[in-house]
Amino acid sequence: VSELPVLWHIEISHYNEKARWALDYKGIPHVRKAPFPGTHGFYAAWLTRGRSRTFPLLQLNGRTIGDSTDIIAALEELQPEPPLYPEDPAERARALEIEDFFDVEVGPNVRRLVFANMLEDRELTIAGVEQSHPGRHRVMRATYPLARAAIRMDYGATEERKDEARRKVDEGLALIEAEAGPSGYLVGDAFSVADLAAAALIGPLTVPDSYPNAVLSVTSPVQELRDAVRARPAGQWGLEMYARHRGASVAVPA
Ligand SMILES: N[C@@H](CCC(=O)N[C@@H](CS)C(=O)NCC(=O)O)C(=O)O
Repeated sequence: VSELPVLWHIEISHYNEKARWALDYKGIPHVRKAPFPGTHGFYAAWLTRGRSRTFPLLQLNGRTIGDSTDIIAALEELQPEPPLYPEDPAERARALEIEDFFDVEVGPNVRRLVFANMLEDRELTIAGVEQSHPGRHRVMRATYPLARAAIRMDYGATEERKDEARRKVDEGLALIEAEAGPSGYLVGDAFSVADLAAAALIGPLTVPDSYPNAVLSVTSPVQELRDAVRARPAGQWGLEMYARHRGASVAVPA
């Protein structure tokens, strides 16, 4: 049991959800660790000797892998079944390209939009950002103004950037609507890393039941965002991918 992979994660984060989904999809038992919110950058720098400043991070067989895309690549190698990479080389290249597009163009803008709509509400933000350890909420309340400023700055989650973020998110939703085939999948006719990445990274906007941020759908600005995305075929597609392929977690209690 001591050799289980360890996923250092942020519960609410959609990039972290990408890594959790891949581990669960492949049925790889692992332990999850979620340090105090806001300290992730330091933990990441420490665990990777300065190579990475973000979560998720996966400790696997003596390696520490940063970046959700690299984590999925390592899991695919460790345990090819069930596959997340299409076998056909052209399809595989396209799936990785779509994963990259959602990582780079869509993910940061989803985060920007959600935080820009949520940060004014201290209690909601705290409840959303820290769900597993409510004992941390007291300190988070006391330091909230600082945390809010840091999130606004780090993620560009400001009123002024909302419109631009919305346009980038719409590009992602349009890609899904253009590329989903009759089977529902973005590449070929099977579930792949393209579907997983796209559905996970728009997860904070579609809010599937199993996404660990149901709290996001309770406040009105965030709820409006969710309803607008759910009203689109791409929103329904995201929920459908969760219903079909987001099985139960195989994480082992720490
Ligand atoms: N490209 C990275 C992005 C991950 C990322 O942006 N993680 C954010 C949370 S969503 C993070 O760890 N931020 C540091 C912090 O919050 O302290 C990946 O795919 O893993």
